[in-house]
Amino acid sequence: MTAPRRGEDATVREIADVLRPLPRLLVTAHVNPDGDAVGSALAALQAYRALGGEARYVQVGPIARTYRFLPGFDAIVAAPEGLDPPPDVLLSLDAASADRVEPVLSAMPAETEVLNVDHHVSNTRFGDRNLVDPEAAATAEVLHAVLRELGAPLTPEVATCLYAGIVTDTGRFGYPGTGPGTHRIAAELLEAGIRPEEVHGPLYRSVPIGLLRLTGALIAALETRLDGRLAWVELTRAACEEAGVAMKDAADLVDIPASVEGVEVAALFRETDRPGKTKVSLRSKGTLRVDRIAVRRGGGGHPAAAGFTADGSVGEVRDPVLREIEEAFADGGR
Ligand SMILES: [Mn+2]
Repeated sequence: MTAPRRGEDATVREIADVLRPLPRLLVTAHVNPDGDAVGSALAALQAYRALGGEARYVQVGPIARTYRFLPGFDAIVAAPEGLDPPPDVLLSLDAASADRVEPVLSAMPAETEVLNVDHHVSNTRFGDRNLVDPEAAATAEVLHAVLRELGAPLTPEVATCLYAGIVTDTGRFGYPGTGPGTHRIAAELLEAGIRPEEVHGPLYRSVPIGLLRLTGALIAALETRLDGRLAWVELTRAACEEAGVAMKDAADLVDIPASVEGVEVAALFRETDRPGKTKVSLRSKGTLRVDRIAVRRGGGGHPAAAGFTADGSVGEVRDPVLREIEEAFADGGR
């Protein structure tokens, strides 16, 4: 274990300059990766190899099956495999804090330079060089700038992975962070030869029947408070097993309470594979910043989408968290 790092902010050019001589690269993304994390990491891996560089992608934690269609997916190595020999440079993508990329980060010797490329406003600058753009709708946008500066070829494979990162983190170009720049990059990716249906289809139009039935059960059991401004659902391991759904494939079910008319804050409480731990996912459609609630409880995220893991069963965790959200409403969205 090496001492914690805390470096300076870097520009796109400075990050590209580190990568330009093609040092041996290890790419990683945050634990339990979403589409932006896996998409960005696979884009970085394949772009770097296309430049002639030697790169690996080591991922912490299980990856939702929905991302298996991404080009290059089979090249992903599951941590803690793939950490030896240590790389010259570690590129961390879409991770807001050091604990999100453990044990990969701690396995790096002091000589390995750590690049932290991300878009979370709560990013702790744990890299030796940090490129954090909270204005970007996805880490894939930030990475796109780095790849362009490097002159990396925008192959259809790289473009597809970047596009998947953008589509998922913007809620299909619908969340508030989606800007003109997001669409300009998307246009460039289309020009590079991607086929949108090959991304949207696997992501949104091939839901396993078990997951769809589980969704139905959650809709039936959805609860609300505050005259319907706060809604939540709960997910147990038993329900997942009965439906034949892996817990890692159920994270997006927070979209169910979030999709309800009049709801401003939505929560998903779900059991994890570790007994006595509950994962809480939060979404905000209004002005209440759910990242503040998540950060106070050791998690992180964005103003409109955040999460954390809490000690206790779903039943033990739920009421204190709902109360905290109600108090935040009472305080005008603190
Ligand atoms: Mn992201």
